[in-house]
Amino acid sequence: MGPPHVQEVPAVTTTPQAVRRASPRTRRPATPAAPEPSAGLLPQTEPVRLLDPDGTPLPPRDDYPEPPVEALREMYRRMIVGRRFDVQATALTKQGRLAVYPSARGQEACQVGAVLAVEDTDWVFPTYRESMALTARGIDPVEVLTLLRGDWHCGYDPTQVHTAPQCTPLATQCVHAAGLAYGEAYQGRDTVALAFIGDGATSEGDFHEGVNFAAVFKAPVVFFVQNNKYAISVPLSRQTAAPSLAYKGVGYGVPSEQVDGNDPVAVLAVLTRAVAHARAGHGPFLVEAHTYRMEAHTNADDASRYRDADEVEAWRDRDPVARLDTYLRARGALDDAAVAAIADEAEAYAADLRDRMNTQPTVDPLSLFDHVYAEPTPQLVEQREQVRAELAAARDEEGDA
Ligand SMILES: Cc1ncc(C[n+]2csc(CCOP(=O)(O)OP(=O)(O)O)c2C)c(N)n1
Ligand SMILES: [Mg+2]
Repeated sequence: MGPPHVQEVPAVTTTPQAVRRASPRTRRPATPAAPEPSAGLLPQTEPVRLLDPDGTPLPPRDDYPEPPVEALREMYRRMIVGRRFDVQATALTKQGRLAVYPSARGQEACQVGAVLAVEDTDWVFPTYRESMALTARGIDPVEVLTLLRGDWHCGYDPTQVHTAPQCTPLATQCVHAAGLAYGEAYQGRDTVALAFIGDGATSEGDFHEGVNFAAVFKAPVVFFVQNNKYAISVPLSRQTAAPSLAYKGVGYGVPSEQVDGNDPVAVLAVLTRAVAHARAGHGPFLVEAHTYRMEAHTNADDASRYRDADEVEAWRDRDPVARLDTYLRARGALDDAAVAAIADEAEAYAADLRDRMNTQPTVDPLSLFDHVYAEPTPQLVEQREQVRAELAAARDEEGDA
């Protein structure tokens, strides 16, 4: 009894990691056919929700079966560690160890659910907001924070971890994701690309180009819009007149869905199905998650200047971590001892991060010039020489002193 626009998508009942690669190796981007008139693309008018805000389960749905409890228990663990990481990263900005940190507090269900829905061999295209998602994907937190520390590179090797550098130019990752997904399918692989994007960035041209390209060429991309209600100080109402951001997929022929982004069970269910849709060769899928940025845009922003404390408090009642905690306890999958063990794990994770971030990194300023072009331009050669001479002179001065 699924909604009309997703009837062709098979329901997925296995764990996210066990989602089978359904398509044959020979799959190629198909010539786009006109959408079935019956397929329908409109998102459901209400966001998909499987838990009440207090964690009570809602009646089961045929279109979005509940993920297995073990997957949700693992999601909870990663959300707790992720939240502790987020607090630690914010503290590191105050200690001068990080230049800036965009917090994802309040968005834990989205950050963790998204990376649990994909395989290690899939590709993730994150924005600056996704440090928590990347640590939940298993990337070393020190590497994740390298860019925010002020280094010129992203810390991890994107090709090793199938994760692009965190993107600061808004929406450009959508085009990268569409291109990579097309290329992978063209070579007969069934890789899915997961592109994170914020609500504000869906007003950027690159978002529209990426979604359109993916739709026309049936590139297996899941566009995951975290609608956290603000683009720095600009509220959603000043950003779009669309009934919901999920409607932006419809104009390009992309099936789209809204989900309660603070309902961890629904987020995992909807994204798991979106990934299965893309992997099975049906083309892209767009998910809009309704969530809320609990902290300021970054540590350099004062959110009290543009939003009321009451609004923030109202969202505190929909906390995704508390919601999953209540649900898992009711299912008998979590107790005080397990919660304490996970809290200890999170503390140890934060302590290790703190220790390693407090050691002074060794950087070579000349390496700045190494990877700009395969063959450096004459200007770069000149500038490199200038920096080298300045550094040598500074060393000599220190030696004399
Ligand atoms: C092309 C471009 N224009 C402007 C900016 C400046 N900028 C950085 S973050 C941001 C707000 C983005 O909001 P949203 O897409 O909702 O993501 P969020 O920060 O809420 O996760 C803006 C305008 C930028 N980084 N890139
Ligand atoms: Mg936003």
